[in-house]
Amino acid sequence: MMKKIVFFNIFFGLFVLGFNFSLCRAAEDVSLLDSDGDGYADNLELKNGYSPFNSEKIKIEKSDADEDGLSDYWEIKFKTDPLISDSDNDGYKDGEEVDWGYNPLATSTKKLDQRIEINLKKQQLIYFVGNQPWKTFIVSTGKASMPTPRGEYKILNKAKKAWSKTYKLWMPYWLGLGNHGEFGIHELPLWPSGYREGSNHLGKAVSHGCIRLGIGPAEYLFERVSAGVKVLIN
Ligand SMILES: [Ca+2]
Ligand SMILES: [Ca+2]
Ligand SMILES: [Ca+2]
Repeated sequence: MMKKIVFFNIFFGLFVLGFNFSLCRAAEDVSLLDSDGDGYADNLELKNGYSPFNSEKIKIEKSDADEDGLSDYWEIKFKTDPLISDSDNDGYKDGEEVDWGYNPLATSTKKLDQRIEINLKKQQLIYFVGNQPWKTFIVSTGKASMPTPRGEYKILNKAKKAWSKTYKLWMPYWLGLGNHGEFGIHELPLWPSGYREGSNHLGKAVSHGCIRLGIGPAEYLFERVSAGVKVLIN
């Protein structure tokens, strides 16, 4: 019995000591930790917008210390390891996983929450991954006489090249919205003659109600979202 008490006391003592030691370390970490050894503490670097993981004087959004396609800024937002390129060790780099909507912290193939928000006033489309505004694109929405309807929608259907019977033109990378796909998100329209709607219309509300994206962003979004993804228009 005595032996047991002594053992418990020693164990408990070590536990308390260890706990205090951790507390000291924690206190020390917050104020003094200099991850990149450049002489500036992490918290000071963060406060001034610099990367604490890169000894060069570089803004946090521009630094990608582990070269995985996810900047140090996004590594903090997605809680991934800024110094390990494949945080969950599943063979896919953190940046690649986030960009395709997968969780960089889990080997599961279940996608993170994806959402699209369209700001009519700013003529902007924001693609959210895991609640983070991952990409922002300039759009052209409906003109005053044919406004894009505000509200909460879901992507109903997709078509790589949808034909508009009303306007007799192609709407590439179509993501259908509304109750029956009455309007949608698509690339700058293409006439059968080959004429392409000008990209100088982006940023201006000149469409017939659809949300037009530029060449590049339309395909990018089309490839990454499925039917059912939420679209908020405000
Ligand atoms: Ca530093
Ligand atoms: Ca990175
Ligand atoms: Ca990974």
